[in-house]
Amino acid sequence: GPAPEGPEQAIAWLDSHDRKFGHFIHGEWTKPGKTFSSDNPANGQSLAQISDGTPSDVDAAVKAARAAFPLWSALSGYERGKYLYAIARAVQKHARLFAVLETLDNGKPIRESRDIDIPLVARHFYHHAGWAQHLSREFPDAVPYGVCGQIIPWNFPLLMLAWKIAPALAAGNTVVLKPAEFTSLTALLFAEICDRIGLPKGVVNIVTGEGDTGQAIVNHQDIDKIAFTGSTEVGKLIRAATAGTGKGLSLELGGKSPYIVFEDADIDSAIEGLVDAIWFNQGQVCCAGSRLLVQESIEERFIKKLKLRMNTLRLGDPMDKSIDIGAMVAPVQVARINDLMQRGVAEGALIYEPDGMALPGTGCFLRPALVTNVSPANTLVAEEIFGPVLVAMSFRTPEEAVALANNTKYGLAATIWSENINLALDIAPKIKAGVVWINGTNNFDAAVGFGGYKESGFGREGGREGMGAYLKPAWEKALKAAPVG
Ligand code: TXE
Repeated sequence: GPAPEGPEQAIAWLDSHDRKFGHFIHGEWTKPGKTFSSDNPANGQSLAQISDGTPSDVDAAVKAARAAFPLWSALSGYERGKYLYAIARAVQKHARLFAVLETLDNGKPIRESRDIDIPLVARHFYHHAGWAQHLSREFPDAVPYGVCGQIIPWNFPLLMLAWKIAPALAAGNTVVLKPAEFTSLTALLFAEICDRIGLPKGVVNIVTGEGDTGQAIVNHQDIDKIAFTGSTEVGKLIRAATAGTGKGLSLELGGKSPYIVFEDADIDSAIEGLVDAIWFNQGQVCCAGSRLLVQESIEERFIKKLKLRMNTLRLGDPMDKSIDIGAMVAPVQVARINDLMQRGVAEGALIYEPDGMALPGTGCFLRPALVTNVSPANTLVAEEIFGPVLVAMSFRTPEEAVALANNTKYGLAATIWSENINLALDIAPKIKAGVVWINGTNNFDAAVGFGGYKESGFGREGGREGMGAYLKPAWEKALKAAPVG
């Protein structure tokens, strides 16, 4: 029959595990150890108990990955590609279950998990299945790292898993991945699917847990490469911890991306783009267009229109298909954002929130907010908020727009709106950001490298650069086999 529209299937899956999960190591579930609760942020109810991985859990996972590496890396790219295609098809087959589970665990609108997150996950595995097949032609002198430790955040749980696991596996690596503590469930369902499609045991290992578990991965002696997406603060710790080791490293960290609107822009499109840029996923997006820079000549008109559009946004139960703004991931993030807002207001910021937008009685909800009357020094302009909060400033000349855009410690993304393509193309390369969108925003594709400059990290995910990040030159291996001197 047709797939149920409600959460029944996801609840049934959780119940089939007695709502308690161990780690997924060497193709088997471990017995749950000490656990913590993973809650639905829309209503505070516990969904499942998740095991808090210890250093010995991490060690068991690394051993499994190490044991699987020789066979996996020796498969032809064509054979590895077949597994990646099978994963992609399985994700599509269970798309509804994945989407509902993601929304229950994370709080994001079901419309987004159903139409964006999960389709992009499948796309990522299909794309990298292709890379596996063409690897020896495209990277003739390269070899995989070996065992990769991968640590991911909670804002796009399954998609970030796909960004990490798909290229790693295509290149012939094996992995130990830790999902974020707030959102482990889709990673655990993914593990089950790897087993179901017959992925060789130990190629993908999932260890759940909090920061300490992540640290145990970073510090493990037998991991060859660490890939991290998360806060700049933790990224710096990881960079320091790996500095004296031979480990490979890639970091995708925070952002404070400018959204530049010139006076000749198509205003209605620019406003719709802005809704996507800052209110998609409640603003919990590393490349969120969180700093509006609008040309002074149209500022008043633009802000007025923007406020009207904000008033039409619908906030509420993330499982409701008509909702634009769902729940924030966890109470700690709501508290963090409220604290930043208070600091910003104390420094002179003015906050606009849609008139009369009611918040549900329970759950982690925040109204969309527009912040004005700020200078670059204001906390709300300088710091990544990672919430539904847009700060607005104005500029007079294109030079001033570039200067303001680059006046940040971050450099992940930028958006430019103008009907003058010569102007847009002139400005784009002057902005120090890993990706610049013109007359569009938040466009992702598995074929295009994504990553940052400055405190937004280094390394690229997706496309050719992303594949390269999971390979090293063959001479390194030769050197290891026969050390010189
Ligand atoms: O991130 P953490 P948090 C930013 C965003 C957000 C803030 C705090 O501004 O408000 O960070 O979020 C694991 N060694 N971003 O505290 O802690 C952790 O378990 C190894 C932006 O949740 O960085 C999780 O799996 N790992 C970002 C992952 O790191 C450690 C997305 C990310 O969590 C660790 C997330 C340690 N010492 C937050 N401590 C983006 N750019 O997309 C924690 N972890």
